[in-house]
Amino acid sequence: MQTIAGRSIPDKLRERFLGAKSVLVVTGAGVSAESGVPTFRGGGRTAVWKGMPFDVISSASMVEHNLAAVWEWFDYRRNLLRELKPNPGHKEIARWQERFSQFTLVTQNIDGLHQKAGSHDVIELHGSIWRARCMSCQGRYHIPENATCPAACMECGDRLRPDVVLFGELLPAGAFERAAEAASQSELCFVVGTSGIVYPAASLPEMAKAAGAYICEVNPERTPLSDLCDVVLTGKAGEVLPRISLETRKGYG
Ligand code: BV8
Ligand code: ZN
Repeated sequence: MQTIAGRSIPDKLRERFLGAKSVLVVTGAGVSAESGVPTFRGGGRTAVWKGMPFDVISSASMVEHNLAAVWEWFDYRRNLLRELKPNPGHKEIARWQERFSQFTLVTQNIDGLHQKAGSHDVIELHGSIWRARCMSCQGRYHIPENATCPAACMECGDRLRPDVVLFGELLPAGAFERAAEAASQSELCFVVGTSGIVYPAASLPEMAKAAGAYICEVNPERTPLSDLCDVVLTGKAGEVLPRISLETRKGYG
């Protein structure tokens, strides 16, 4: 990331950061990359599982036709995640929640690393890999780190599926509405580590912009959202986000 006189954070963003009350942060897989979580895109490739692009194995029709394969895919990712820890990017966002009076964190990630870093009331737009849901009564079950989930629903006995939003499926009731509400009230919106391709998540920065918010993207690569942004900080979330707080500290530099 470019630094001028030891400063890498543009003055305009520093002013907005110092003055903002209502802040929205929207994150994607990139914020977990420095923790070792593989991203889906970036570097021009798309994640593939057993020859299937991820948006095929992670689709509503796959749950209908081959639930076992879907469980195998998410069990594999959950096993990867068990060893992984939040990174400085997650931790900085958790600190911001205490800093701003009106703070909303919306994530597309199902990895639970924001919560592990101390963030609370996280709007998980696409569900969580640490939960299962009954295919009939929608009963939800937490999947502990060191165990597997129950074989079937303990209420009605039907099969369980990962409690994640798959392609072609609606988002959890109220989740997008809450996120859209926060976007329409935000003065400052950070878009961190997302390729901005998947909808309706990618429409949130557009809504914040339409509501007059100042938009800052943090990503090592340009994305379809970059042109919408007032400032693009080209770099890794774990490096850039702490710098924003550092360079807005009284008496810095
Ligand atoms: C729905 C859970 C209603 C499962 C996921 C409008 C236009 C076009 C298509 C659609 C549309 N509306 C709906 C659609 C269809 C579809 C969609 O958007 N398709 C896309 C592919 C075009 N959307 C849906 O199906 C949604 N549902 O619309 O319901 C409906 C219902 C019926 C019929 C029609 C409509 C549901 C979408 C949710 C799917 N589930 N996840 C799982 O995890 O397997 S999506 C999943 O993929 C993630 O959650 C995330 O959303 C997305 C991946 O994107 P990113 O997180 O951004 O990650 P990516 O790897 O792409 O990019 C990483 C970025 O980080 C890169 O830019 C990279 O440069 C950067 N980076 C890397 N390292 C770092 C970094 N940044 C910072 N620091 C670093 N260190
Ligand atoms: Zn049930």
